[in-house]
Amino acid sequence: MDYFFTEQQQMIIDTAREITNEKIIPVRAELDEKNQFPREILEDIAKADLFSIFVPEEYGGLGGGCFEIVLAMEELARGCVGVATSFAASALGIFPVMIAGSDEQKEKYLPDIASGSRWAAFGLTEANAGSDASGIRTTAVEDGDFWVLNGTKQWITNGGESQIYSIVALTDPSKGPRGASIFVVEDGDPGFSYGKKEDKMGIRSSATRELVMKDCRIPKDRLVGRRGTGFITVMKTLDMSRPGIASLGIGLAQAALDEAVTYAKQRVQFGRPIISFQAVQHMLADMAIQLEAGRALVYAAAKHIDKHPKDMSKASSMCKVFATDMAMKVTTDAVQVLGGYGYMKEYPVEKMMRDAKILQIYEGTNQIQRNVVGQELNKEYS
Ligand code: COS
Repeated sequence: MDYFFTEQQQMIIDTAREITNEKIIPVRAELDEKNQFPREILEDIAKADLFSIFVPEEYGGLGGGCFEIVLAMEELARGCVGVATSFAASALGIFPVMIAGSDEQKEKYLPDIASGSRWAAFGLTEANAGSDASGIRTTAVEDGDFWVLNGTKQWITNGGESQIYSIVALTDPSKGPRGASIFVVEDGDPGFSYGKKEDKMGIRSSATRELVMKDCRIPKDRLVGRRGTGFITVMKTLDMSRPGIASLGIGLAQAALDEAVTYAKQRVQFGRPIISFQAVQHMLADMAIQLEAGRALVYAAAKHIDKHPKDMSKASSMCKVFATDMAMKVTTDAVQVLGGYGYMKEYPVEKMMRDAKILQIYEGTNQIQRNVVGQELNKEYS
C-alpha cells in the first residue's frame, strides 16, 4: 500500500532497509544463538545517521518526529527485533532529557546520541515495580553538591552497553508518584555498576541487565527537570516510545509473512504447492490483512502524535496493543504454515515467534495499554 512518504522518509526507509538486508539478516541467527550484543551493527546504524532521526536539528539531529522513528524501526525489526530493540532503547533512554532536560543537559548529551557515539538506556523497572511503575524503591538523596542514589534497576535494555542512563528514583518517598525524579547516570560514575545479565527467550541479541547503584554519587546538575516531576516525564517518555514498539511488531510481522508466503509457494504436498490450498491461502490472507491494518494504525498514531504532542496516550497505547498482538498472531501462524520446518531453528520463523512475545510485555504490558485506552475513553465521555 502506498503511504505517500516524503523524499526524506523514503530515504530513511531505504537506509534502514539496506542495513537490514546486508548487515542484520545474514547474522541474526548467530547473534540469537550466542546471545551476542550487535555492537558492530549499531556502529553501522550510527554511520548511516539513523540515531540522529529522533534528535532535534539544533543538537545535530535530523529533527524527525515519531513517524520517522517508526519507519526506521519497522525496517530494522524486519531483520531482527533484538537489534531493533537495542537501537530503540537509546531513543527511549534519551527521551526524558529531550522532554524535560535543561539546555545544558541537551547540549551535553544530544549531539553524542545523534551521532551514535554514545548510547542511552532507560532505568525505570525494578524487581517489585513493573506494571506498578510508581512502586519503585530506588532513592536519591541530596548531599551538598551531589545526589546519592541507592537501588537496583532490573531488565534494563542496553544495560552495560550504553554510556548514558536515565534513572528514575524517589526524592520524596512519602509522596508516591509525585516524589519521583529522573537523573542522568553515566557509565563510570562512582557507585554505579552492572549486575545480572539475563538469558532470554527472544530478542537475545539485545542486552538486558541489572543496574546497581550503591551510594552512587552524581553531580547536582544531573537532575532532569524539576524535582518531583519525574513520574510525569516517565509517562510522557513511554507515550512517545510505545509507537516505536508497535512498529517493531509491524516489521516483524512483515518478515514472518514474507517467509510464510515464500515457503507456501515452494512447498509441495499432495502434488501441489500448499499455497494453492484454500486453508493455507486464508491463513496468509488473514496475516496480510491484520498486518496492513496494524501498519495503517501505527502510521496514523505516529502522525497524530507528531501533530498533537499533548494528546499522545490513547493513540500510543492503541497502536502498541494492536500491532504487537497482531505480530504474536502472525508469527505464530507463520510457524504453522511452515509446519515442522517452522518449528526448527534452521528456519527464521521460530526466532520470530520467540521475539514477538516480548512486544506484548515490555514498555507496558498490553493489559496496561488497555487500561490506558479505557481510562482515556472514560475521560473523553465524561
Ligand atoms: N502523561 C502525563 N501524565 C500522566 C500520564 C501520561 N501519559 N499517565 C499518568 N500520568 C500522571 C497522572 O495524571 C497522575 O498524576 P497526578 O498524581 O498529578 O494526578 C500520575 O501520573 C500517576 O498516574 P496514575 O494514578 O494513573 O498512576 P498509577 O500509579 O495508577 O500507575 C501506570 C499506573 C501509569 C504506572 C501504569 O498504567 C503504567 O503505565 N504501567 C506500565 C509502566 C511501564 O510501561 N513499565 C515498563 C517500563 S519498560 S521501559
